[in-house]
Amino acid sequence: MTHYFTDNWENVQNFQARPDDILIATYPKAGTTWVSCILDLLYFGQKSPERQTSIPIYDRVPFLEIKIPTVHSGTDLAENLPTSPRLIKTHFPVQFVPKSFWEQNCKIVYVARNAKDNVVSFFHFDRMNMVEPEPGDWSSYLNRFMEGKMVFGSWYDHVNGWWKKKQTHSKLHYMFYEDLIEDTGRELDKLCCFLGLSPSAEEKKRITSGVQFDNMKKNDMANYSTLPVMDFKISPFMRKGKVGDWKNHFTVAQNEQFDEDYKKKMKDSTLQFRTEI
Ligand code: PPS
Repeated sequence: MTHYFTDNWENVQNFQARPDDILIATYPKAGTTWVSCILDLLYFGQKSPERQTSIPIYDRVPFLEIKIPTVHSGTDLAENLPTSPRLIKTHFPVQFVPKSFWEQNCKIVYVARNAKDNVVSFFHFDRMNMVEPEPGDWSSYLNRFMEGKMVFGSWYDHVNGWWKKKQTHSKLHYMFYEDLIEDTGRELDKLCCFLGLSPSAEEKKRITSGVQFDNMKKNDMANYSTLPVMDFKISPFMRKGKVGDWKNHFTVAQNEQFDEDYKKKMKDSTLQFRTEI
């Protein structure tokens, strides 16, 4: 962890969730913003459409554990959300989630992305985001990822910890970035089923179109261009939005080493990821 995510620890851990809060949990760069926009449109797209054009996604869906000087903390933003439900984002591994979310039996949507594309996306994010540690060169970054020495810890522990939680917590919907890429409409249907929502076919079409990569990339309220800590000249937040970009980064040797290490780390897991579709 870095101090931006621990400075507000007590307030975060004592955060009072409400029964209808919805927590969006992910390892960084797994599709948080995409699913946040989908949920925001599902709940508020018709009721208050002006939200989509006037409030950046990071204010509509506060990042619970963040505390950056001169900006409202995630807990302040979440506590002051006027909406019902409140949509709240976290990158915490499952064991750090404030206990009130479990006590209130809140719905949780977890999104996971295959490790190879996830690490590539994280690398470019660390290059352009001033509150992230300097990533260094790609090769050493990849080694650090394998060792789990990342902000928010090990990807392997994160996806497996949440997967294990899903076996006992029925209000946890576990999604995959690759499935969303393959068929956004199908995943939207599954999400609606989990949330108990039944939007019209027309509304669903509006949502899937609104959250297409190209539309989100040009939408200033979704693409993070309004947040000064990011330097889009280095790399945009909405970078590629693809499955398989890892092939443009991994050398053959890095890929072999990664696969071997992956097999060991994931040998007890039933989780299956797709690195291409
Ligand atoms: S963060 O900072 O952790 O909240 O980032 P997160 O939103 O989880 O992940 C950012 C990556 O998701 C891609 N993205 C999308 N892909 C496809 N379609 C849509 N609509 C979409 N929205 C965001 C974004 O481009 C980042 O992935 P990369 O591979 O870097 O492009």
